[in-house]
Amino acid sequence: MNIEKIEVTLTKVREKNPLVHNITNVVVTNFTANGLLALGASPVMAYAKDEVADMAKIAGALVLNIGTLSHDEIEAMLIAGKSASEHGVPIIFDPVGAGATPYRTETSRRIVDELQISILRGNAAEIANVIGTEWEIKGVDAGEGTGNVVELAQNAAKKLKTTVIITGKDDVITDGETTYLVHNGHPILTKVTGAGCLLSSVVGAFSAVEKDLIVASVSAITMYGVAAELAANQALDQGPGSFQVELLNKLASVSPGDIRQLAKVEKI
Ligand code: ATP
Ligand code: TZP
Ligand code: MG
Ligand code: MG
Repeated sequence: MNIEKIEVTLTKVREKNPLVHNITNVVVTNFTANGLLALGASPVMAYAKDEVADMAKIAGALVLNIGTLSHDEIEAMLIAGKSASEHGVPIIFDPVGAGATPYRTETSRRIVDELQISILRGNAAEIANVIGTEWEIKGVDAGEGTGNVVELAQNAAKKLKTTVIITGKDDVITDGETTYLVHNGHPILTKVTGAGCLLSSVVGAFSAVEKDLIVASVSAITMYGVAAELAANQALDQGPGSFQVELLNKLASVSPGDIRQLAKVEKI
């Protein structure tokens, strides 16, 4: 996959303005909607069991995020997910906190068992817990050890028959056969809550316009990392609050030229 593909996919998102149906957590709802709008997508948050099937079927992508899960919300996710699959709408799943409590772990496994997830996106510990692999969590080191993270992502992709994205300092994207590493991003992203959740929804926007889920995923991850680097250049000195706002600005303004200049994508 060449860098031009990423530029083309970003342009398609902005031209097509895809509707992204999010069932996400209460922490990141506003940031996610603003991030998708900045990018050029069209966000909607819809949670009621009475309407999620109808919303999912008209969306370009469905994003499920269990950050602040509850019984009713999970039921709604399952209804929305089944409708999405029936209508060929890709489903992105962010298993926030899988492994932190048995409820989160069991729910994540239920979602991947009962739905046809197109793209699973999380940190290394979350992905390990979804597939029931031992993963030592050492605080901030959870995502380190690139060799192992690659293996973990590939194993998860094969086991779940889905595209898997593991993010951290370096990001791994794989369908179990083809694997890419993306080295963009900035550590200050870890100081903004929802930076990962918004990224999952951005992946949703890209998957709405590009059927090849590896191309969609690599494009979304690279574009987001480049936008974060540009935002950090401008706002790092002022701190995470200014960076968060600047990230929205850069999601709107990041250009194909910026991507050509800054993308650090490696096929392994
Ligand atoms: P976590 O709860 O582990 O922080 P998350 O869901 O917030 O997970 P991240 O792994 O933080 O997701 O990924 C969000 C974005 O931040 C991605 O674009 C990723 O590349 C970037 N990122 C995370 N950590 C770093 C880092 N140390 N250096 C550069 N970029 C990073
Ligand atoms: N608590 C429950 S969900 C959430 C918090 C703080 C947001 C997590 O966002 P991210 O993108 O995984 O950092
Ligand atoms: Mg993070
Ligand atoms: Mg997260």
